[in-house]
Amino acid sequence: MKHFKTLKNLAAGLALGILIAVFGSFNLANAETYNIDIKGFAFSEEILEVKVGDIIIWTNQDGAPHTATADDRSWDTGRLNKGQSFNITVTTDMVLSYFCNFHRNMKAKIVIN
Ligand SMILES: [Cu+2]
Repeated sequence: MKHFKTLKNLAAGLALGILIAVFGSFNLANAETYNIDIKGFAFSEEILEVKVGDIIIWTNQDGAPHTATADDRSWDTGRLNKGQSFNITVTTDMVLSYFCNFHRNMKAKIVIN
């Protein structure tokens, strides 16, 4: 009887493991990469719709340095000189509004679907 119970738990654990593995790979397979150019003192996507797990890449095309910095500074590309890029993976709890630390009038936001 005790042996049977252990087997049952093992089977349940295995099933759960497989479920997690399947959903995990499903999420990875569906992750998309989005490119945002910083050009002419503006972010190319003023509002970017993404989902958790997606990757956003900011690339500075201007001669002037720029950043993409969360409103509360919880994430930050840091200084990007011309041609430099930085990527961030979208997380559930991330702050969605951001700005350029050098030019405070440059603003954009992310929307998580
Ligand atoms: Cu800037």
